[in-house]
Amino acid sequence: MTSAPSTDCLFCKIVAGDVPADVVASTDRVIAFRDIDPKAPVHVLVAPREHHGDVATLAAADPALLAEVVQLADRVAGDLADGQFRFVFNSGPRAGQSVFHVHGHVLAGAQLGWTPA
Ligand code: D5M
Repeated sequence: MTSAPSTDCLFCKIVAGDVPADVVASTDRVIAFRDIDPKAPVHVLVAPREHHGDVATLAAADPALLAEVVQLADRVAGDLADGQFRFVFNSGPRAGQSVFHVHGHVLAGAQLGWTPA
């Protein structure tokens, strides 16, 4: 998948500031904003500003950027919760991916269950 910005991509629009989002942290290359439909007391999406379709594509194209995504997730979990967090990448529609600009879900702020299916 391409790393070019996509005019059809919701998260590219959030990165560009064309769609509003509740941004909680950011760096030059990564942005973190609250999920519009939270599944935990803290539910933040962490995405590279650059467009990549899914986590494996990002890992192949720019592993250092994936590491920056993980580092910002850790910072968010420390700032908004107690530093303990689940970090989920849905990859593909059958896994639940609905926005095809890679993003990890930071879930924190409660004792989490473990029943994804
Ligand atoms: O995760 C996509 C997530 O994106 C899903 O949990 C809802 C969230 N979402 C959708 N639109 C918005 C906006 N506008 N702001 C914040 N969060 C949003 P996936 O893993 O692809 O299913």
